[in-house]
Amino acid sequence: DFVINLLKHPTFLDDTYTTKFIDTTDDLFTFKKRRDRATKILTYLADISVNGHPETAGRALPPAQARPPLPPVARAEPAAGTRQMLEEKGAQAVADWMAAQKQLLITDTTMRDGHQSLLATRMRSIDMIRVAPSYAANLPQLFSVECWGGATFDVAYRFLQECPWQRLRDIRAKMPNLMTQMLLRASNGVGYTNYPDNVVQFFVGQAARSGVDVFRVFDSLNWVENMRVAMDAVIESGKICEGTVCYTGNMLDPDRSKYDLKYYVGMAQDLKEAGAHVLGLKDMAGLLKPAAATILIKALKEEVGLPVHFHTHDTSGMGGATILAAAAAGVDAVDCAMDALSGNTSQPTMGSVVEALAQTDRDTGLDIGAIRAISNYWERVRENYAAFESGLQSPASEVYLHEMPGGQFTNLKSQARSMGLEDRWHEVAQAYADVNRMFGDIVKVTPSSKVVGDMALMMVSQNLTPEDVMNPDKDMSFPDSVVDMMHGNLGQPPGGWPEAIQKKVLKGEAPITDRPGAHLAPVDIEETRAELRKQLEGKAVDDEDLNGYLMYPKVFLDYMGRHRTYGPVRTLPTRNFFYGMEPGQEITAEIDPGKILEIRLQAIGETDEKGEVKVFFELNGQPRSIRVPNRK
Ligand code: BTN
Ligand code: 3PY
Ligand code: ZN
Repeated sequence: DFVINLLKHPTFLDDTYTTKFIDTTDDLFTFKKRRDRATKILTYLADISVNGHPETAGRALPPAQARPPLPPVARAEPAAGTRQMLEEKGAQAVADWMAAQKQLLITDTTMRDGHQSLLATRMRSIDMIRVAPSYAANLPQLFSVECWGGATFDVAYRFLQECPWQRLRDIRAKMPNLMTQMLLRASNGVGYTNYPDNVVQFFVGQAARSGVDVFRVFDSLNWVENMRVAMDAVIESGKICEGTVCYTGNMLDPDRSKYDLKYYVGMAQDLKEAGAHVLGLKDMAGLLKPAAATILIKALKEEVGLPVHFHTHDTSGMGGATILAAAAAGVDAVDCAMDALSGNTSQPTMGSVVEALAQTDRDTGLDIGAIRAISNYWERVRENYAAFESGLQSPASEVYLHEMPGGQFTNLKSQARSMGLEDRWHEVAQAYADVNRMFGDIVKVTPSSKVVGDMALMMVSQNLTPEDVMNPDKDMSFPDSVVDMMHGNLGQPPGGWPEAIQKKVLKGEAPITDRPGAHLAPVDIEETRAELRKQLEGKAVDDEDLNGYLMYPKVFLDYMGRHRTYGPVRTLPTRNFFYGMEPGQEITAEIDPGKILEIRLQAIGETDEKGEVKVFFELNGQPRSIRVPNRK
């Protein structure tokens, strides 16, 4: 053990040890029994089978008749797709091709926004990777598959105990002909706050190397100044930069003139000048109505001259109508989710859009049979995530009042529930609208939407009216996120922050008005790598792990700690990951390509005097028992 510790010690490996090394390095004498990965996975299964998973406790169960999802057969070798065009001809060529196409191009969002908006972002990689070959073979005409970024990055580490980078590499490998797409919050990376410029650059470079082809870059206040670092990094990587305008308000309402046609066209022109290959139009709350879409898309196409990629949510039930209006007005690409994960706060329904445009001049060319088969797979997958369903029963026009993004809506609702405000939900919706008005009518999308949500919850829970909040003589403490935003740390909204509320929130502190990144010192990447290595007991740190740590230091370290105990649990079927196993049940887990564990749970023993339970397994035919604490 000593020799192993010595040979693996970073100082020894680095060749930086001195003659005093052995005498002064205590950890050489710490002999921890390293358990193999199969034992770790059995420990996880034993623990979940005995104690349940903390995330699904008290939540709805999958239906009794749920059967394992089977991906549709990949019908042929994947035909060449957009990915080949990008590899062979480059980003500008793909953009030119987009603009020249007659058919409406479609992005599938199921693996990112679809489950982010319907299932609290909890979909596991295994469910995506298993169907990726069917996408590649049966839907080679897709423009792209959005499968990364947004909230999926931290949720993977935090709640799913899996590495988001590995998800990306695996999907990329199984879908060699389709472009992958990610959502990037510009200087906020995939987090909730501005990061130093070199952290953003390092992250984008890594995402490109690990497999992202299309970067949808947006800023949560629509501040183009704050998008340049991220956009430049994407352009530099050779991948597609989709510079994005977030749509808010109501373009046709003369009383909401802050965000009018001129505003959107102007921002789009700025994004073109900043180097965007494609113009994203991101309607994160689903507020763009069909008549406004007709005017907006026409103007963007005529006056900006970039291909336009439209994203919406179906929260109002009107999303499909807006997509058809956009298609008629000449939009180049739109986002849809596969039927079984579409509708409500998610994207409009892909199969229905494809059917609506069939035999028209915008016919998508997608195979409706292939869509149905893949959707049937997702329908089965969704059953295993019953614990994360929001219970939302129908679309609602209330979205035009509160303007909450689809990805936030159910999240805020469950936050309200946990604060005991469930039956005051419509007050929260009204407060959200009030806060937006008090903050000067801003774009609400991660992270600015979270700030508005924090403030709205505070108002409802403390019974504060907008008059109370605006009253300069009524002292109150604001949520940290509100102070931070009013300080300028997320950047500047069009026209700046309203002075009165800003003054009250900041209590005399001076705000910044330039780019937050200009105030953040660059991180010493190599020094951080060395520090992290120490924290990980000398384990070498690659660029993916380092990027995970730079975005989310604590979340990443917690993930690594659990990984040491439980091993590659991402390989478990979803049902067993969340609910463990029943005595007599047999499952498989492929922990390396071709290395398959056959696991049978034989029996769960009695709890002993130490409060521990012995769980009896058969692992590849050999009996194994694991002791876990009974925490119930
Ligand atoms: C989390 O929710 O913190 C991430 C999921 C992993 C937690 C593991 S599951 C087995 C064990 N039991 C717990 O209550 N926590 C750990
Ligand atoms: C995100 O940033 O995660 C979003 O989905 C914004 O719409
Ligand atoms: Zn969205």
